[in-house]
Amino acid sequence: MDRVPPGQILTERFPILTYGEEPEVSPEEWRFTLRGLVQEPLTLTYEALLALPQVDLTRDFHCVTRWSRLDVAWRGVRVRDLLEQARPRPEAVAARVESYGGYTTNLLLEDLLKEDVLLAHTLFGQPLPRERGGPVRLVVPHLYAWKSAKWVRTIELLDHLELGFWERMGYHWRGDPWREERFQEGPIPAASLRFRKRYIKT
Ligand SMILES: Nc1nc2c(c(=O)[nH]1)N[C@H]1C(S)=C(S)[C@@H](COP(=O)(O)O)O[C@H]1N2
Ligand SMILES: [Mo]
Repeated sequence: MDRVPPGQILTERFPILTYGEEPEVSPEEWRFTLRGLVQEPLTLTYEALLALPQVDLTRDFHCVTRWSRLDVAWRGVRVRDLLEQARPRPEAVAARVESYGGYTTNLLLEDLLKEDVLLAHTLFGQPLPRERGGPVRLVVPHLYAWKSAKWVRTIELLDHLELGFWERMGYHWRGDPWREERFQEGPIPAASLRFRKRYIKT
């Protein structure tokens, strides 16, 4: 099967893409919070993250600016495991992800529940470098890389879609590289529960 989504070009390099300042967050001060429409909000330290079941995952990485890098090796914790612990409320359909430094992006809860969505702390066997989002970043390999928030700090579950930084600038509300969901064309799905019935297979 072709591994390169339409309109993408392979690169052996692995460019670093950061909008604005690179936050400096030490593992000691890093905290991650899962909150919003969950029954048990949770906050993790770096140490607590490392004590959870770990997953090694090698996945391709597709940036909407048209480069794709194959076989990126991550290690981290499944976001799905954290969601199971936090127990999303039935109204939860989407998430607002926020990073140290203020970067935001939006995801569907269904997308966060995919098995290969990680809070990653290790890249190619080394602690995730600061410029890559260290100490911890989100990795969402099945969507364009702007969803893979570096220096991740918060995931907040919502009953509606709240657009993130690039999505408000015109990037697609979902961002599936195989469907070339680069930019938003036409209206964004209604920010309501009807949205779920129309856009999410159940
Ligand atoms: N906090 C934060 N996360 C971010 C970004 C950013 O600017 N800030 N850029 C996104 C974009 S557009 C891409 S392509 C990937 C790049 O990840 P990399 O720098 O490790 O290649 O990070 C994503 N996550
Ligand atoms: Mo990107």
